[in-house]
Amino acid sequence: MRFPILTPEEAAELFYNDCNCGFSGFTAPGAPKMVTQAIAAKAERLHAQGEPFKINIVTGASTSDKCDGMLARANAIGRRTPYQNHPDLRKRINSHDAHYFDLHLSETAQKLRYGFIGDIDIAIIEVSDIQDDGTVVVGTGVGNVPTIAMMAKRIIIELNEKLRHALYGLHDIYIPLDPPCRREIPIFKPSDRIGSPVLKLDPEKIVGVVMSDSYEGVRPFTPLDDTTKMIGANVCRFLIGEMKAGRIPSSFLPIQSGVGNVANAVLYGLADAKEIPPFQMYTEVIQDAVIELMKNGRCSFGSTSSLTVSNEVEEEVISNIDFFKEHLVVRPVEISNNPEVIRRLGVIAMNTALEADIFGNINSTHVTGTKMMNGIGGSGDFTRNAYVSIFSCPSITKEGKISNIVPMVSHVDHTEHSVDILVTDQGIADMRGLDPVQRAETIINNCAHPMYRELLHDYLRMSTRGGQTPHTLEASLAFHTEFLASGDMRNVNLGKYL
Ligand code: 0RQ
Repeated sequence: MRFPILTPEEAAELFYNDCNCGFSGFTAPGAPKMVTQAIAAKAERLHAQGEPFKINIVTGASTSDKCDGMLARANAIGRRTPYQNHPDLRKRINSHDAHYFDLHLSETAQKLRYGFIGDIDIAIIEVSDIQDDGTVVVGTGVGNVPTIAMMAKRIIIELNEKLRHALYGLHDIYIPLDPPCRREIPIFKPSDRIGSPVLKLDPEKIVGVVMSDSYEGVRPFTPLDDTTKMIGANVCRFLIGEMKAGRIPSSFLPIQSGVGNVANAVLYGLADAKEIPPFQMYTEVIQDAVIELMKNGRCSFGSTSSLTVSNEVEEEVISNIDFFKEHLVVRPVEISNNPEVIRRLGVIAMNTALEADIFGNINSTHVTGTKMMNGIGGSGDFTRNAYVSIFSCPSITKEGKISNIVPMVSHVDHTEHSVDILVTDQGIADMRGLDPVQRAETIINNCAHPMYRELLHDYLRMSTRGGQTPHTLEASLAFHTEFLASGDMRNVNLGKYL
């Protein structure tokens, strides 16, 4: 190989305080695995000597413990965007040790190219193969790697032996033109390929290659419970009803499914819904459930930015890679989540809410309005542009101390205008064509847990001072303030606001 082999420690020496870094990958797959561990160790060493050391990081989405986790524990992250989901980074973000700004995932690459997020001083890019002219086959998560590679002044390669010689032909690497010269993204079905199976890096920028040898270490999901199974069944009931009513074509439409336990349960629900024909996915993450659906013919094709699968499933995919190359394409996130393509294909968007309000606004990111959970991810890219947009969540959380249906969301990520359907374990609220009061009644009756229905009806009744969207502003966040005060929303006393 033309490029020098570096130890992770040698590569870490290239990182300096306040440098702007771009990392490959999307969720754990494709994210750096080796150099970031050495950067974390370097940060700890420098901090012990009283020296400042933090790096600024742009990724595709969340990463893994070897990346965000270790760097956060070492307090080595200065600025971070876009999505994250690591508990240790979450703590740093909520205490402002790390400055996090949340972005729609499809917009990160173009915002980098527009110069809105600064330069990329150095990139770490995981690859499965590399040639001396700088041509690489990237890993199982692409994210923003084409733009990061293009902008980076220097590049460190992590060559993953576990994936060596396996992935050529899986990817479709494409960078759109930017305004004022932007053209259409010519994807007309999820399986269309418009770019290249390889990424061409400038060999002059490649400082060296660090070897790695491990699968992605995606955290396994919580096993399905009665609540998540009910949510999955309700989403499928809705989709079957739409097909029978002729509002979804009988050949079906491509599906997007978000991250998390609820999204995973919905996908397992689709496996059993035999009324739904084999379907395609146009989505940003393919999880274990989809690989299962592909093997049994329920999912005929998947377009994604990442194979976010557990190690066992990843091993299976790599051993049967020829089958999966016919059924999968892994794209940059600005294409997998591209609003133009999502609207053209008529994608059915299914995402998860932390809480929804009775008027259909959605909070996906902030616990009790202030503490960042993960980020908006790609949920906004899909929700706003979908053929039909579905949000789901449990009706209650923490044994009923929290109602996930509240009078007013404590933070808003998706407004009522972008949300068609709300689903909980209790049922389905179809908000299409309803005014705010009609929506509120439907959501309370169909989606709220019985233990909260009366309280929510009381709130709606006491808010009859007129106006299109009736609220009692002083009481609109009373459920949340009650939870913060007593630890249980059920103790809320709406009477004091009358
Ligand atoms: O807390 O972990 O302490 O038990 O939140 O809740 O029910 O396990 O839900 O794993 O499906 O995640 C919205 C975070 C849901 C995720 C969110 C507590 C609850 C639990 C997790 P514990 P569940 P999930 C594109 C799609 C935004 C990005 C997105 C997400 C924990 O789906 O990040 O959609 N979405 N991307 O107890 C306080 C509430 C709560 C609450 C739940 N109302 N108040 N705590 N919890 N509701 C994909 C990509 O972009 C990669």
